[in-house]
Amino acid sequence: MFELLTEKFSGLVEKLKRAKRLDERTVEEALKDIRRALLEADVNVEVVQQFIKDLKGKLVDRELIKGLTAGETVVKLIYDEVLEVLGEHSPLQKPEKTPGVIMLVGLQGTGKTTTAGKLARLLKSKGYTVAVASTDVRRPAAMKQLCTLAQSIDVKCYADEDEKDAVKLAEKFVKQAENDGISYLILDTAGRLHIDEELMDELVLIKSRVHPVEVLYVADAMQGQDAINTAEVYHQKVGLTGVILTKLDGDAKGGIALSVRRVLGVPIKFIGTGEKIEDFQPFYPDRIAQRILGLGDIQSLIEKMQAAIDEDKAEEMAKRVMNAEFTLEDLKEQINMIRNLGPLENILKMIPGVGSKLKHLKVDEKKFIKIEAIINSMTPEERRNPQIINGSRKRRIARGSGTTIVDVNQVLKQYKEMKKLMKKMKKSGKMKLPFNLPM
Ligand SMILES: Nc1nc2c(ncn2[C@@H]2O[C@H](COP(=O)(O)OP(=O)(O)OP(=O)(O)O)[C@@H](O)[C@H]2O)c(=O)[nH]1
Ligand SMILES: [Mg+2]
Repeated sequence: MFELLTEKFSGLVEKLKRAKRLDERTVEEALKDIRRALLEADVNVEVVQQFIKDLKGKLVDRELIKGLTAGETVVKLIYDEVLEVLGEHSPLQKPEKTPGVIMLVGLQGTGKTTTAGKLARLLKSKGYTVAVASTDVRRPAAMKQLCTLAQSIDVKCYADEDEKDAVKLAEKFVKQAENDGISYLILDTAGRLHIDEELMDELVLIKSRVHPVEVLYVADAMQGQDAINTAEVYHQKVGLTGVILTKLDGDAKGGIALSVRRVLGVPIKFIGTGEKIEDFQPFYPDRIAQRILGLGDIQSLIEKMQAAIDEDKAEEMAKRVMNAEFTLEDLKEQINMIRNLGPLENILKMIPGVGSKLKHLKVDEKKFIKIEAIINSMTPEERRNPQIINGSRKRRIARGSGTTIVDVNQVLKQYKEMKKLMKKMKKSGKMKLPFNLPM
């Protein structure tokens, strides 16, 4: 996501770092580069103009920021300006009374239904009781698509295939949610290829009946400026409280992210970065700005890691390792923890300096799956006491895990090496765990 912008800005940042003085030429050249980068990334033209004008005002005749070089000062000011354009982080509104209804609106195929599932999963993980429901009465499969998705994440889904009045449906769902003690009800609505009056009227009516805490426009980032134009119409007719940008993982140039706030006057609340249900996150302007400027997305990396790792488990593991009790069972758990963080390449890409170099990196997750399968095929006794694994046991394990004896030997060897290493660390007192997998 934001590869194009990141690439352009990283180049610019590198160039600026070499600048000794903040003279007119440096400033003019930087502004020219920035303007070009923003336009190429499909940022709204007026937003670009304003951006350049504001930045210029801050740069001309300015003293260096204390402790920073000329180039660093410019970079810092660009960063501030990007932040300004993105606006402040804007979390989901807390409902005054439950259920808090979140309406998702937008054109056909922008990702409303997928996003309903993603948002439900996220809210559920934060401890809210969540339900989803679709008011799309025209497409027969619409409700089913949503409910299947909801089922996969164990979230309630309301449906009524017989009711053909979307407004009545919405009211009915809200009552159901009220009875069920739901804190957030996510309403997926029908999409259309083009804006049409009938649909708009329907949305306006639904809104007036269910009093949503949020009306979020789901925008396909791949559609660039078109998406913003459509969002403007929705905003005028229905009234939006925010935007969710989807498909930022694709070839989207990303400029839309920098345009929404200034053009529409409402914040981006979430972003979708893939087809999978976990490819979704709140929109944090500072992280995005850092990412665009190529400064690495450390904060989200840490958060992702924290969410996945059960701290107690990690501590317990560290203790076991300290006492050199580390078993194959523990190894398996360690692998699980790391895999819970999401696809490894996503994580590696967030490390500063690694992202741009690993554009086409693919981590071999199959290897992890193999190790796990092998350990799974062992008996508990074997996991605790690997030295009892003789030839015939190895054969059985290989067969059970669909691997070969060579694979089994490799896992055992890696395990032994890890354990040796841990003993050594224990002696020297140096400890950096639980993140040293045999890779
Ligand atoms: N790559 C990528 N694909 C996405 C993302 N979000 C949704 N999609 C895909 O976009 C397609 C359409 O998604 P839906 O959720 O069905 O879209 P919708 O807005 O509900 O469509 P209608 O109900 O027909 O209006 C699906 O193939 C999704 O997998 C995303 O963030 N990244
Ligand atoms: Mg849909």
